[in-house]
Amino acid sequence: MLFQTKFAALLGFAASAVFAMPDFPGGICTSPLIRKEWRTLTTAEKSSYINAVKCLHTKPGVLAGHPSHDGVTTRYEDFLSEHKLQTPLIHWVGHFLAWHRLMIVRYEKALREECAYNGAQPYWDWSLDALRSNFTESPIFDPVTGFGTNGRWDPDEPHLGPGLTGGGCIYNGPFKDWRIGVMPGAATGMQDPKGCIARDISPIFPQMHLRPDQVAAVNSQETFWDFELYVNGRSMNPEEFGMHIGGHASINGNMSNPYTSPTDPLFYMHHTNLDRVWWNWQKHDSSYRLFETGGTLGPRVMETYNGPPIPGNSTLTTPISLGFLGGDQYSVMAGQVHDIQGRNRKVPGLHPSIKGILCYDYADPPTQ
Ligand SMILES: [Cu+2]
Repeated sequence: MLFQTKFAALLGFAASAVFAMPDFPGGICTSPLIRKEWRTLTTAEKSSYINAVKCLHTKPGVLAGHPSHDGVTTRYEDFLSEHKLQTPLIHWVGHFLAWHRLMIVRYEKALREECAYNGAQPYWDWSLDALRSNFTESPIFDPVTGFGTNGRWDPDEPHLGPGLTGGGCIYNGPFKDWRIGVMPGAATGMQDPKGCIARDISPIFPQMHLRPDQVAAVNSQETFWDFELYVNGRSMNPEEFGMHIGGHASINGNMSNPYTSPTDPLFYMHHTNLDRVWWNWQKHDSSYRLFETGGTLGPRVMETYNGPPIPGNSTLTTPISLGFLGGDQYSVMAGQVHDIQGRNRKVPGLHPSIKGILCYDYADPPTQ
């Protein structure tokens, strides 16, 4: 019951806030932030992004001391904890991509406004690395200009799949000394992680789920439902992970925990790429795909959650929110984040005064 009560509370919060939301300034996005692939950033741009992420982990968290946000000390952990809190409501649902789009936009804003970052949130196009003979040679794992590599070998970890050599705390890169206080906790039924960023990089899952031919195939999915199944996977069977879980399982460690995966800053690089994959699909034929949605209101795969089923479908008017992390401005309807350039389009089912709230675009990845 707690599960449903929590859901109703979130719905109530979002529904009351959405009509009070001020219009998107000007209603038109005139100069979108351009999100770029990690390896196309200059060394200076990479370091300014990493420094901003590190900065977030030095600022005090606004959710610190809040009864629903155990373990939060820093601003970085605010985002992690909100994701943990909402996990049973925002995964394996039709608004999964919409909710994560909203989260990334808020994170990008925090980097820029609170940590003096003047770029856009970058993305990691893992399809450029999926077929490498050694996946860990991707520039994303560079210990100096990237996010660091694997965790130390930990024989006590349940290594997911063959060929895994880590499982412990990362030992190089800019985040190797990070301590994280937000744990999954007993209510999630999942093991508490180590309080650091742990990884157990997989050589198999990138080849299984993140290949360029799979990215190409995504755009040929005609309906949102087929697209969603392709990206988000059909089940927790490793053969059926899809790109979303496949990306998480390629890194493992914290990234394999559905509640606390934003412990690892790579979470944002992976999810921004998923957001780009969605945008590419949406704009392929924007006349009908832009406001296509579907899927369930509650998780369609329940292996990782213990709540009762939530009936109904996800729609453009499904409320999504970042709770206390986002406030009124980020308590919106899913349809409001379908257009990443926040254009004042008529969103089916939404009141005409309700507009989009986003203003960014994607630069293409480099060609191989
Ligand atoms: Cu998530």
